[in-house]
Amino acid sequence: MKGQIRRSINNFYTVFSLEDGRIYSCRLKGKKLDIESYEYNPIAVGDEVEFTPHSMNEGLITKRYDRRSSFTRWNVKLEKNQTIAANMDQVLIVCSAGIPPFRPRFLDRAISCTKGCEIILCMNKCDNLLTEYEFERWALYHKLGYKIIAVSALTGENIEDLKKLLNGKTTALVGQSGVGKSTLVNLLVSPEIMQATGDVNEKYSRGNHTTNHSIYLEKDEIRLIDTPGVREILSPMEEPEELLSSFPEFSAFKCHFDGCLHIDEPGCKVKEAIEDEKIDVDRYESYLRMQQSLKERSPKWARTHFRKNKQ
Ligand SMILES: Nc1nc2c(ncn2[C@@H]2O[C@H](COP(=O)(O)OP(=O)(O)OP(=O)(O)O)[C@@H](O)[C@H]2O)c(=O)[nH]1
Ligand SMILES: [Mg+2]
Ligand SMILES: [Zn+2]
Repeated sequence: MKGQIRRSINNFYTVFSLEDGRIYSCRLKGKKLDIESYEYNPIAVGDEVEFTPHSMNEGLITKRYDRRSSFTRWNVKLEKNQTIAANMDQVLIVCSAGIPPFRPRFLDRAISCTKGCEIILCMNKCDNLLTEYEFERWALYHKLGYKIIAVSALTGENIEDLKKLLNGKTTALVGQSGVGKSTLVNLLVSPEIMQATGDVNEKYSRGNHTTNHSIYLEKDEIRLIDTPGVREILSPMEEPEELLSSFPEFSAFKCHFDGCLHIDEPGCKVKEAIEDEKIDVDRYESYLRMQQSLKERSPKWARTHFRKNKQ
C-alpha cells in the first residue's frame, strides 16, 4: 500500500494510507532501506512510502518514493544530511522579533536547506519592534524577490493574510527554537491535540526545545508540518555551486569565468558589485561563511559522497 508519513518517533512511523484512508503504525522492514547511506534517518514526515499492513493498524515500510521537495540540513554530530520534512509545496521559515532576536544569517542558511519548493519568510512576534538595521535586513528579502510576511500569533495581526498564503497547500514550518512555530500551528489548524509550546526565557537559559519531532497536522485546506526548532542550522552537504541558488542577487553580474564562485577569482563582478554597494555586504559575508563551512566538512565523507555521485 502507498502511504504518507505523518509522524516519526524513534523508528516508529505513523503512516496515513493513501489507499484506504486509515492510520497505520509502522516500522522499517529490516534495519534500513536501500537508500544512500550518507543520509541520516532516510524517512521524514511528508515522505511517501510503500508499506505492507500486517494487521488493521500495523505494517512494515518497504520502500520510500523519490521526494518532490525537502528541507534538509547538515547534522554536525552525525556528519550526515538530515531531512526534516519532505514533499511539501512550500516552506515557511519562521523567525521572530524580540526573543529570540532576528538572525538574518540563520535565515540565509535555512533558505539553502530548502529544495524543490516555494519559500515564504515569516517574521512572527511583530508585536515587538525590530531595530532599524534588523528591519532593513528583513525588508531586503522582499527586494530580492522572496515572499515575506510579518505576523503576531499573540495579537492575531496578519494571521488572516498568512492563512491565505497557506490555503490549499502543504507547508512545513521551520526555524529556530522559540520563534513560535507551534503557537502558529495551533492558531492555524487548532487541532484536537494541541502542539505543546514553550516559555522562551526558560528555553533561552536552559537551551530547551519544546517540539521534539516533526508532525503533520491539517484542518480544511491548510496542511502543516510542525518541526522541532534548532539552535543552529547549516546548509546541507552539496556541491559548492549549489549554494548560488540561495543568493539570486549574484546572478545579475557576469563574471570573467563561467562557474565563478565569487570567492577570490579574478574578474569577479560580484565582488565589484559589493564594492559599489549594489549587493548587501552582510548577505555576501553570509554566503562566504556557508562556502567555508562546506569546505571544512570531513574530507572522508566528501570523498565517498562525490565519488558515488560521479559514477
Ligand atoms: N510576544 C509574542 N510571543 C509569542 C508569539 N508567538 C509565540 N510566542 C511565544 O513564544 C514562545 C515559544 O513558542 P513556541 O510556539 O513553543 O515556539 P517553537 O518555535 O514551536 O519552539 P520549538 O518547538 O522549541 O522549536 C511561547 O512562550 C509563545 O507564547 C507572538 O506572536 N508574540
Ligand atoms: Mg514547537
Ligand atoms: Zn564572481
